Order: sequence, then structure tokens, then C-alpha cells
Amino acid sequence: MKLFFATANQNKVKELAALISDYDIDVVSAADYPDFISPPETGETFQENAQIKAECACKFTGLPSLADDSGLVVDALKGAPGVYSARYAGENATDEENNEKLLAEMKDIPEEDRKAYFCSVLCLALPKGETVFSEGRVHGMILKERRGENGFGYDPLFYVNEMDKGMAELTLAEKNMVSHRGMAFRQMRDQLLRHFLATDNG
Ligand code: ITT
Repeated sequence: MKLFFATANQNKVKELAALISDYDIDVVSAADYPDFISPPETGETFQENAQIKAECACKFTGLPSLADDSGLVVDALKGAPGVYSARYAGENATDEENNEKLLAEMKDIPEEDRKAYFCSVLCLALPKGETVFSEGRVHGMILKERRGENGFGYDPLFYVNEMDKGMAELTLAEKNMVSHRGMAFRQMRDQLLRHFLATDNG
């Protein structure tokens, strides 16, 4: 039984692989399909982009395919960077460049107005054409300087209310317990398992 993780982001692969490791599901990723090219993310919402990625991957591999579209939503920036999180500082921007831009945009924003959340929408596309969606959010604040060494993306600048720590100060297991992606995965889990119990897709 195989599930394709439709993401080119190795950090997402790591987090999802840990979340799914308790279940009897074989995961394959982009490394197993070197000819697979991610489609352009032309949607205006996390949901649209997750669906574009999952359906394209499912068509290519013939396998049930799970895609994540995610990002950081900052109140004071009217929801930016949102669906443009990966390319906030420009096409092919590094995490470092995106974080620098975020710090610059938030330079004059006072403590009480630095609220933000991470959002993850997962889409599972099944070979028969069905799609299943789930969404998770984690609330916090944008820090004034980087904290912690773990995680990826905007983690060093995100303070997690629930943990009273920076996201990049959490271990992978702790992050999965509270993160947007962990929450979206747990919401999807039962439907995912139902599909894998019901089908032997080789
Ligand atoms: P795929 O589309 O191949 O999955 P991607 O990194 O381009 O990889 P997205 O388009 O969903 O994925 O962009 C997500 C961006 O949002 C990501 O590059 C980070 O900048 C940010 N992000 C999402 N989840 C995050 C997390 O858990 N921690 C920190 N930043 C995150």
C-alpha cells in the first residue's frame, strides 16, 4: 500500500513521514519519481493550491497522493504572506530572504499587533477521482528576532502561544503535536486509513 507525498519540500516530507509512521502505509516521495514536476501554484487559496498539487501527482503516479499547501498569515500585513509564503521575497527566495523581508515589514509593528497564524490545507487525491481536504491552524505572534534552530521557513520568527516557545525551539515531535500540519493530518487520518484499509493498491 503506497501513498505519494506530493511535495518538493523535504521539511514537509520529514514532518509528514513522522506523523504517518504509526500506520501501516508505505510512503513514496518526489525522490522516487524524479520525472515528476510540480505544477504551477495558480490558485488563490491554500485549498485550491493543495488540490492542484494532489490531483496532478495522482494523475502522474496513479497512487493516492497527499499534498500540503501552507503558509503564514499575519494580521498586521492584511493576511500576507499567505499563499505567497514560499515566494514572499521573490520567486525562488530562500527561507532566510523571506524571514528578512518579514522582519523588515514588521519593524514598526508593536507587540500587541504582531498576531499571526500558520495554516496548512491537506488534499488527498484518490485514483478514482475523489478528493479529501483537511485544514489546521496554529496561532502565535511574529517575534522581533530569530529564536531556535529547528524547523524551517518562518519557524524562527514564530512564537507559539500554546507552548510559550518559538516554533524553531520545538523538537519535531513537539512541533507535530501543535502545528498546523499536525492538526490537518490528524483531521485527515481517519479517512486516509479508511481508504488504505478498503483498498489494496499495491
Ligand atoms: P511544495 O509546494 O512542493 O509542497 P513549498 O515549500 O513550495 O513546497 P508551499 O507552496 O505550501 O510549499 O509554501 C509553504 C511556505 O510556507 C513554506 O515554503 C514556508 O515558507 C511557509 N511554511 C509552511 N509551513 C511552515 C512551517 O511548518 N514552518 C515554517 N514555515 C512554513
